[in-house]
Amino acid sequence: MKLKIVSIIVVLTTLLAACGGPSTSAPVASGLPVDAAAIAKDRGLTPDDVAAALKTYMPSGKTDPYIMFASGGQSGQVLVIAMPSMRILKVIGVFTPEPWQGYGFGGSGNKVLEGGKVNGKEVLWGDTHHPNLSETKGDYDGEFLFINDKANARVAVIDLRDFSTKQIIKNPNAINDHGGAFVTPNTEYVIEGPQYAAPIGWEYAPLDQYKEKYRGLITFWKFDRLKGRIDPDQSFQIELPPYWQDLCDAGKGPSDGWFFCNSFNTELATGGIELGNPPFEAGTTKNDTDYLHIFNWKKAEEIFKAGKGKKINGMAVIDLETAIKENILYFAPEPKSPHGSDVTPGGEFIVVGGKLDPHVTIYSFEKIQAAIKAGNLNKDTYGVPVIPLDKVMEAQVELGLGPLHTVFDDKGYAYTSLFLDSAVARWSLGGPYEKKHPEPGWKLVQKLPVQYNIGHITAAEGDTASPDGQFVVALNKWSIDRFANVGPLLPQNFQLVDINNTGDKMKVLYDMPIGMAEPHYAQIIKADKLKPFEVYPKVGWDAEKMAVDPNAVTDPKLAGVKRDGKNVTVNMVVVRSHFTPERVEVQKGDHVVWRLTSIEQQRDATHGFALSGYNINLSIEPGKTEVIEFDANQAGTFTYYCTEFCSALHLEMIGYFLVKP
Ligand code: CUK
Ligand code: CUA
Repeated sequence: MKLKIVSIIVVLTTLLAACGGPSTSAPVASGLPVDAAAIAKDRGLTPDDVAAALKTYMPSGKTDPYIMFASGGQSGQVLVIAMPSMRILKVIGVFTPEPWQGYGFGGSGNKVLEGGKVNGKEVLWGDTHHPNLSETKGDYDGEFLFINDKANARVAVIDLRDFSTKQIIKNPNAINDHGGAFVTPNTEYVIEGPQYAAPIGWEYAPLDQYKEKYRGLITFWKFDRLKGRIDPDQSFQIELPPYWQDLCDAGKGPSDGWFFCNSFNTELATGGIELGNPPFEAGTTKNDTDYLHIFNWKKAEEIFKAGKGKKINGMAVIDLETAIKENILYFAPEPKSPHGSDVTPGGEFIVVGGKLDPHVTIYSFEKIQAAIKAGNLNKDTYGVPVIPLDKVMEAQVELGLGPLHTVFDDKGYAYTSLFLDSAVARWSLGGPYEKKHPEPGWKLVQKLPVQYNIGHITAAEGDTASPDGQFVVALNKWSIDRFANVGPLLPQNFQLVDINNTGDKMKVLYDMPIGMAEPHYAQIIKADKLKPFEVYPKVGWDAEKMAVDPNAVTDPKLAGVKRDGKNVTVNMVVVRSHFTPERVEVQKGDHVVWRLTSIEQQRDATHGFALSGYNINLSIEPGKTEVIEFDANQAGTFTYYCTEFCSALHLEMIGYFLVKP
């Protein structure tokens, strides 16, 4: 396959050269030229363009080798994108109702969304930042996906058997988060790191009591793989100083059992530009260093299991004093407005960027351990031991302006996003990685311009114990001149970068507009690690419980309407191209339980169910059962109909819902 592509490129480039390079002539008006070289010439494509097109082209009917899960930013959703063709396969409804999936319009998705209530109030959107795939031994296992909602401190669990959200959990003690959802190497915990400090439980406290009352709080959500749910009773939190903890990553290999978060605002700035105080942007950047937070989570787990956490709002919290006394928490200085905290594939080093520092700083886990063992550490204002930077720093590499996040490949290179430079920096890792690449040790190798203002960066399995290389995606915040003008709100720009060669040969292959929100992070998994259902395994499947609904009615002869006083039960069977029953008549004020089961078994034979006037809309995939419950409080004549064009007589797939006054 590879050989074939190469030979096509050779043929095309030879043809191009023969044509004397790109032409400047106008497109052919009378239809497209049929000859490939003529097309390239006509469109002014360079040999590089042609190669990029071939590398990303996926012929009809062929599927891509990689799948990217990207945060959907302030849409609250998750995007599923095939790579390298960069085709969007799916938008998964997570924190925001998603009509296409019937998520949040009466069916089982409503129960999931209810888990995300904040003090009893429905919050039907989220600001998703960091999707994280479940891992086994530090590698993606393709079973689950987790994502945080920065705006409201919530974490969601998505089951990759059917790519749908199964749980949203509200953090009872935090009102915003950021450094989540990051998993430990065997998905023992899904970790939700904090961001902007607030009193625990976000009770009111004036800002002049910031130092005493405001706190950071990191949450270790226990994941029960068998149930596919986070178990809050087995989860715990650690109280932190009110610095703004930021991005986090779990240790692996030698550093398994440890967890690392960068932070900023060790200045304890509280803003108030309107009062003559320095604005946050100045107040939080005064200090030359902030603190890398180093957690011994295995020790914290022991302390929690020994019952040493205090229950606050139902959640066990290890207070700061205990965390210090039990050697759970250490600091190490990090230069100028750090961002990002990324552990190398082998778990030996932690890479931290600096928004206002041109370097990445590399910390050695071995040196951290040695410094902890040696003891004699100074303490910060809150009594947390601080390991001096020169004791733990392995290297610093000057990359350029605004290094943020770092991912890795299989050749011993690291890739760091440079926000201010609008570039991807490829640099070589030293230590045990040195023999994998031609460069001598820690060294900048190439800066590839991207368009523009890159935030996160992601690589094929690039944050696991065994990265794949091949591709990097630059998640650019600005797109400026890359796409047709669609008004003042522009899409973000995902740029696919080819990293197959060593040295300074990275190339941008493709621009992909994301016109629905600003994604932050994304992860890329080998497609064949995912084993989703083709149809639900049994007819009558309850997708929320991932089991058969014992009340599902699967025989059209048993379908119908039953009444018990004011309670009406509708058992409906759904199959091409009719609902049974097709008439449902109730009295105004009746309480209706309406159970719909698709007895379809054929792949892609999905039906919808829209009930006019009652804000009900379901997606009923083959085998699925959905239950809706409502009071028939509007009298009148209503229709229900199928919203998926399922057959030639799809328009006839309707019924009448009559509510007698
Ligand atoms: S953050 Cu957005 S670019 Cu939320 Cu991970 Cu760094
Ligand atoms: Cu069922 Cu259209």
